[in-house]
Amino acid sequence: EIIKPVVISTWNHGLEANIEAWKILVNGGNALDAVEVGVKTAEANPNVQTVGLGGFPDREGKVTLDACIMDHHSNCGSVAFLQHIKHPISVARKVMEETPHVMLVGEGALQFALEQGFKKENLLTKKSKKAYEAWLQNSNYKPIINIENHDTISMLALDENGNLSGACTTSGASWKMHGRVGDSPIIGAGLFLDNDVGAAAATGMGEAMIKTAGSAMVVELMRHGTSPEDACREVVERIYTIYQNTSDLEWLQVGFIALNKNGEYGSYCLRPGFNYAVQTKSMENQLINGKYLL
Ligand code: SD4
Repeated sequence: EIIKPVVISTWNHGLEANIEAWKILVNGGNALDAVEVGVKTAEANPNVQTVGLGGFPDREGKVTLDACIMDHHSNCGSVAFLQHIKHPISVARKVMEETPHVMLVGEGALQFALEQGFKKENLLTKKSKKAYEAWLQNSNYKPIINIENHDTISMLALDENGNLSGACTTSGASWKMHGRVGDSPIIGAGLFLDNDVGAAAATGMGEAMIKTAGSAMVVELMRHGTSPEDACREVVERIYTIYQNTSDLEWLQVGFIALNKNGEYGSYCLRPGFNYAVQTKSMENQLINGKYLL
């Protein structure tokens, strides 16, 4: 029996995001609209300091955003290194729907967003500016595992019609180098889906997901019959193998969520501390702790 609709999203802020997504899904709406509306809650929330408005800036004090979206026809849209736009996920959707391309970056992405009617805004809040100034004192680049337990938002949904969509949006690693782009806007790394199989998305240190084509691999494993959780675990193990003898391992965290065509979902991460929010027809919206390797 296929369980649907289902929505699953990363971290504590996934709870609020699921509520908005669910309003669409439960009324027979499509997964694409659900994931966009869902992740916009985190983008708009200044207290979520790893996504959209209020996101921590890079080491030059600039808030630069990455996001992507993908639908059941394998259409996708992405923006990277985008500044001044509060809802990069909606710009990514416009790239998907209004251009012949998949990805726009930097100035070009901003220009496109403005042409599409998005407003230029200051995304660096007082709170994030303060954190940046405190960081500047030592200027240490050390990503902290499970940054206060809220992070990139990745969301996957299966709608009443049995169609999948996914979205991923982030301000990236705090204090990153100016111009750095992570996994979140990279189709196949931060997000991937195949409507015949399932969907997967990631959070954590993006470089690790890019090196392993992480989300695409999770989907391929599910294609061959692996459960969502086991598929996530296998890719986390590959990442561990790559990093196990490196000094980066000490602060490495990665987590995947996955949802298959039957509405079965699962997650796996490298270390404890990762959680995700799930709502299904038979289960209230709730947080679940990710299983972990170390
Ligand atoms: C990135 N995966 O830019 C994103 C951000 C994140 O923990 O999830 N950081 O690498």
